[in-house]
Amino acid sequence: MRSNRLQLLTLAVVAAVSLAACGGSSNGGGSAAVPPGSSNAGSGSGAGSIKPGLKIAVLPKAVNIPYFDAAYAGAKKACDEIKAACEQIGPTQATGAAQVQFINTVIQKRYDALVISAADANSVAPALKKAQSTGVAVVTYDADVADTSARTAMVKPTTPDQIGKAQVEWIATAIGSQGGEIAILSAAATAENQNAWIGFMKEDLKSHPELKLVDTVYGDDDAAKSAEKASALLQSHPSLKGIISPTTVGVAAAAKYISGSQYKGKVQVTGLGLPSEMKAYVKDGTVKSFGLWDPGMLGYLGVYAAATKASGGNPATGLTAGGKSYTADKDGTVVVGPPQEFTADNVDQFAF
Ligand code: RAM
Repeated sequence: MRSNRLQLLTLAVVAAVSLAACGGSSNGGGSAAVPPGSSNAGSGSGAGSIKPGLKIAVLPKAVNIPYFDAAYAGAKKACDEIKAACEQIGPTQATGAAQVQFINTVIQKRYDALVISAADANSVAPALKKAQSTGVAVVTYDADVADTSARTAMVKPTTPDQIGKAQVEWIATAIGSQGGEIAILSAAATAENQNAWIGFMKEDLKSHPELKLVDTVYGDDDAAKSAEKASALLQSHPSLKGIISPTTVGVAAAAKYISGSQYKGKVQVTGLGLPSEMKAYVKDGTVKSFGLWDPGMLGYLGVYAAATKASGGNPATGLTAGGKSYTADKDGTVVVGPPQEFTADNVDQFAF
């Protein structure tokens, strides 16, 4: 167990630190991505074959979420490199219905490309297809759509099985061998990414009979709602020993709530969080470890993929970004790299 965690850490730490240092141009070292420094010459469109002056919209699940701002920093770096005009647009609530209005704006304002993290795997697909039919290149990043014909390519942070397994290992280690009841505090019930990870967590929990998953609740990537859900979990499950929150908004809200409560040190919190938002809770002992990837890479590769499509290329069969080539799987998915675990020992080393 410990060795798996260390392996992930070793694989990711150099790439993540260097990415944070250079602002988003490194390959995260993932299984499906070609390692830094290598290339498939001629297999994809590099910045050289991307048309300058493209108008690209980046549409997160919701705005005002630091995770998506970090992803957009990577997107802007890519836009500078390819001389595109980029804009982050989006709703304040992470719902598919709210995103559809922005997709319609992208169509009306004749953007060349759209990079979207789908808050709802199903309800945004018709609007995305409409966008494609009017000539908008559509790429998903972070969270995919169920009907993959509604986008050309998807930039995923890590394979979902790795994300699921890592979080189960983190909570198992934090709670210790005595185990106990755990709960999941997720984002929206409609999100493809969290639902995929939760599916793998449930599989991985089968090899941890000491842990019993008693509840899964949804804070909708809203800090106040996530804190309320964390509080309600503790009320309805008085024996709860741990919360896994696979959302940056949820894990920060749960950690903040527990840090100021009688449950601090008694109920463990882990999940997917930004070092910048979580370091206080690691340092005060509320959280032993948590993880993520560099969000900047998602925006960076998302823009390159969308611009490649908008320039007549196909990012699903050949994507080059920042001089490196990336390989997509048969569904057009490019994987950035393994998750990075953060503890008190390394949480200060990351810029996002
Ligand atoms: C939140 C969002 C996002 C997810 C991260 C881990 O910021 O739900 O989609 O990837 O958490």
